[in-house]
Amino acid sequence: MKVALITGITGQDGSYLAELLLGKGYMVHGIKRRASLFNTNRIDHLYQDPHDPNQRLKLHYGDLSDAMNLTRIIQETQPDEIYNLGAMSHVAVSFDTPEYVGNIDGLGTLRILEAVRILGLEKKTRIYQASTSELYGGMPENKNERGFYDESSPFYPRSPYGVAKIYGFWITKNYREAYNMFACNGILFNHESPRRGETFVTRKITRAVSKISLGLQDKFYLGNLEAKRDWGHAKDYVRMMWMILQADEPEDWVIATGVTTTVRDFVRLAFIEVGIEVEFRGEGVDEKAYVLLCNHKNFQLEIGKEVLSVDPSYFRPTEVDLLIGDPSKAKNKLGWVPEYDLASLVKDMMRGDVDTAKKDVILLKAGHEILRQAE
Ligand code: NDP
Ligand code: GDR
Repeated sequence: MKVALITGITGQDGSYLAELLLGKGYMVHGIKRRASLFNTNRIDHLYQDPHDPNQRLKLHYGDLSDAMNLTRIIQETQPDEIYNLGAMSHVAVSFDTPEYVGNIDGLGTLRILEAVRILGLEKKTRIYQASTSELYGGMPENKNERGFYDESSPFYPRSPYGVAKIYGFWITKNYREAYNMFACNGILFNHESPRRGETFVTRKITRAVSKISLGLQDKFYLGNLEAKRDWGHAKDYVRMMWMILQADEPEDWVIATGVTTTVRDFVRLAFIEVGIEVEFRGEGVDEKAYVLLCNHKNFQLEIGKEVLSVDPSYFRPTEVDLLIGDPSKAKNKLGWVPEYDLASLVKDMMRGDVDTAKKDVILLKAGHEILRQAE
């Protein structure tokens, strides 16, 4: 039985990857952080009783800041594959916690690589590093001649998160070259799902639109509506993580859809899913942009009501304006065929959040209070 160790197993990607690997018959070990509340919601459906002799999912307390802890877990589990997905992954928050992000997203990667080397597992253990399109920083002059970012495009990170991840990228490549380790970077563009963290822009939109459509919320606030992202589905992307470690040679790979869309259009698509056509007033990042409701099929909402405003506090000190990736190498060499496009991604996310909002409506009708969570 193959053994995998996933850091960040409680996150969006970790949860889908754990499902995928369990489905393939792996023994899956995951590192979770100690928290004052349960933080395993995304993987609770995979829970297996530790007393079950056939248990194939085992969680270990740990943290990417703790080299001894990581080394011990790797020694105990002797993994064939390590997926280093653990990170403080929010770009905007990285401006508030730059040192922490450097420690976890940058040095955390080194701790994994060095633990494998110290334990003499370089020949046994394959390592996947969760690199990111944030490395490119959206610099227009660095796109290839076809207008995409690919494996040869230069990097120019624009946030403490991007700068920390560039260390992770290069230290992974360096250990591959220096110690002949099977260590690979997946340079993944944005990928989303119903399990996406609630403060990333797509999920923030699908949650708010679902609630507005059911009369649970009046309006919501976003930052830069003009930013463009290459959005795929996390399920398709974790499949690639696995394929990258099954390749003949350790390499770095761009995973993207090749299509880019503005935040504004994502909002529009989300509203369409609940039968609402929206019209934007105002343009540019500094303008007060809002939407008007019209042709609303299902609900009695006021026509012309302002349901979205731009709040400049969500602007970032330095922004990545546009990302679009070229996944040709992964498609040609690894045979990657994504199942989702943007429309089916939005549909999947809206389905999940509308369901949750409907449950809230039932609770409200039964006299229960629905608390708003802090953003
Ligand atoms: P999430 O934010 O959903 O999950 C991050 C995971 O890392 C969580 O399990 C979190 O634990 C864990 N984590 C955070 N800090 C630490 C720490 N100090 N020690 C150990 N674990 C920690 O991210 P995603 O699943 O979306 O992304 C997975 C990886 O891929 C990340 O490295 C991210 O930077 C990268 N990436 C993501 C992309 C995307 O679009 N989703 C695109 C490109 C790269 P907890 O649950 O306790 O918070
Ligand atoms: P990103 O994702 O920074 O690309 O990083 P996020 O969804 O946070 O932002 C995407 C774009 O939307 C704009 N935006 C807002 N963003 C947030 N979070 N909240 C808002 O209210 C808002 N309004 C507009 C942002 O300015 C930005 O331009 C994600 C993370 O998963 C990283 O870990 C990963 O490496 C990259 O994707 C690829």
